[in-house]
Amino acid sequence: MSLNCLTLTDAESATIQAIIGKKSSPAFFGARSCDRMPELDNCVEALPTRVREAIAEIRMGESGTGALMIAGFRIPHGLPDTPTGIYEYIDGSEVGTEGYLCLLSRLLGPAISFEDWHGGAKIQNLYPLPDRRNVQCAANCVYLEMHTETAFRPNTPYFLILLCLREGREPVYTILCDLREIVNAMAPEAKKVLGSPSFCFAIKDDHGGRTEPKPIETLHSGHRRLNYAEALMGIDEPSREVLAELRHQIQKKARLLQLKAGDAMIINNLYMVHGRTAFEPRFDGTDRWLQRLLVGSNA
Ligand SMILES: O=C(O)CCC(=O)C(=O)O
Ligand SMILES: [Fe+2]
Repeated sequence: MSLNCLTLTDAESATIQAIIGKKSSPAFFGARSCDRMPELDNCVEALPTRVREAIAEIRMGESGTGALMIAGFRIPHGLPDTPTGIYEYIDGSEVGTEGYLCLLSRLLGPAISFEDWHGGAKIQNLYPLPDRRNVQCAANCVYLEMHTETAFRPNTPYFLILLCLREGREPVYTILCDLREIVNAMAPEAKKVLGSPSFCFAIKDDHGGRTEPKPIETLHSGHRRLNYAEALMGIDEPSREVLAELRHQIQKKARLLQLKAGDAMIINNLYMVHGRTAFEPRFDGTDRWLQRLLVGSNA
């Protein structure tokens, strides 16, 4: 899998912190939007050259890096306890790291959001929630199934950035897998099936309903895109066989990576799928806490 890792020096982290620290006063920055930080456009030079080069490599399309880990950003002292209820996206509820995510996204494309997710916030706070424990969403604490972020939507993100604010008390692993390697190695007939509208989700009703079947491999604005979710089903025998093979290969090739406080992970959502291992939350303010930013297309 093509994964690139680099670690910021203390000096580099401090430089970035100084820039975003100045820019993240609630007066012009709310967690709902990072468009309200146009000043950051002129600050991307604050990012070390090697970070900018590594980000350029993840933007190279088919031949680009699958995921980029940038470790070593210093999370501000006095980070509040991890919330245990719904996050309040209001001016003043920022923790001071939002500007870093905005800064990184400036080199990738526009931040996007979904009205039905986190009230449309472009920086989303993710931590375990008691009533989401067993739901397949980022706030659960059971195994989070492998997925393309918001797969099969017209505006499925091109990239996502995860920033770990707090890693929690027990090791939790983000799981990554590059679908390019797997799909490229498949037989031509299997590839054809992947490009056909044969994959759907079961709808939880009493009538055995399902969503409209769609292809796993598509061409979207000139970009090859692979959509996947572990809950997908095939509509016929060939698609079920190909899906079983894909699932098997994902299990075989996936890699575990523990995000520590200050680690930012940029994932190419055109080709990579991700998930997370299960963990036992405490709901006492010490649980794992991530911030996420979704990046859309410039095209
Ligand atoms: O918790 C993680 O490491 C990944 C969560 C996730 O899938 C996401 O934030 O999109
Ligand atoms: Fe996700």
